Amino acid sequence: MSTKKSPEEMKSIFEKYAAKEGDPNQLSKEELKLLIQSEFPTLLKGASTLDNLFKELDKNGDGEVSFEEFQALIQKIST
Ligand SMILES: [Ca+2]
Ligand SMILES: [Ca+2]
Repeated sequence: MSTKKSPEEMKSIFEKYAAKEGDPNQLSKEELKLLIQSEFPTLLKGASTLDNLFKELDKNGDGEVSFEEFQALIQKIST
């Protein structure tokens, strides 16, 4: 699939968007939205909305997605 990225690429994508506002090591919902819309627009075409995706990724419920939590998205993309 064309959306497949190497771990290094995923890390640099995460860092690029996480640094936009607030904590540079955490993705806010707005940052996640930009990341998905720019890098993986196909992820939002199915049943999953950004809200659902964000809730799914934010496992500890602190309202931000850490790089650790972001791994779940990487898994999703690579399958
Ligand atoms: Ca941030
Ligand atoms: Ca979190």
